[in-house]
Amino acid sequence: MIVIHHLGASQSDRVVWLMEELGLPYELKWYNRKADRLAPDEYLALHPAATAPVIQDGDRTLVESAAIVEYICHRYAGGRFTVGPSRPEYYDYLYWMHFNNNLLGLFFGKLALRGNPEGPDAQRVAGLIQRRENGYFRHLEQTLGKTPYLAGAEFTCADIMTMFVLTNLAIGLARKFDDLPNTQAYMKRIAARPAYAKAMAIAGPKATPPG
Ligand SMILES: N[C@@H](CCC(=O)N[C@@H](CS)C(=O)NCC(=O)O)C(=O)O
Repeated sequence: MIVIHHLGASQSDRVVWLMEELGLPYELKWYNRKADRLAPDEYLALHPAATAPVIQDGDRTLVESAAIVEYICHRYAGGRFTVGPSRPEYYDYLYWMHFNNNLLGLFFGKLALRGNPEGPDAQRVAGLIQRRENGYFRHLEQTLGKTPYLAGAEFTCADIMTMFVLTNLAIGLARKFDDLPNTQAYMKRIAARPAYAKAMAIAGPKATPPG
């Protein structure tokens, strides 16, 4: 059975969500962040990359959430929630699988600026972040105005990858989505999925360790 090493309030909630969507069994091992919000030493020791999520599948220890969700879907679910090269939505799927790292980069940039708003390059970097954010959200908003999910009519791993960064921006930087009605409606649509609600109750940002 797959073991999910879950770091409290982290991207590892994506893997729990996927397992709930697929109805696959898993064991959850919970790790609390330290006072400085970083992962504890026992978590860092699980894998040389030392990032969450980490999963265990037999004798293999795997990291990187995009790789993990595709791995699980192909290995244990016949490719469900993925899009193959023969489908017209293939590029869209690939694009949105990777998109989350754009927003995550901006999130870290904004956090850094918040800590040093008068730094030597702060104005230039703030302008760069704003321009990029405008473009990424414009694209997201236009896409979700045409299709209910990022890779088209069907829910895929690209939605699992993207929802975390949207909620992370909402929680971590108090980003409101009133200016992005399609994105806001999408977030509500996703949040209404029973597997999402269950996974967030187990391992989402407000969840607490079991027992
Ligand atoms: N691209 C990686 C990002 C992993 C990542 O940054 N994880 C964060 C949690 S959201 C982490 O490990 N934080 C704890 C730390 O750096 O100590 C993925 O998708 O798995």
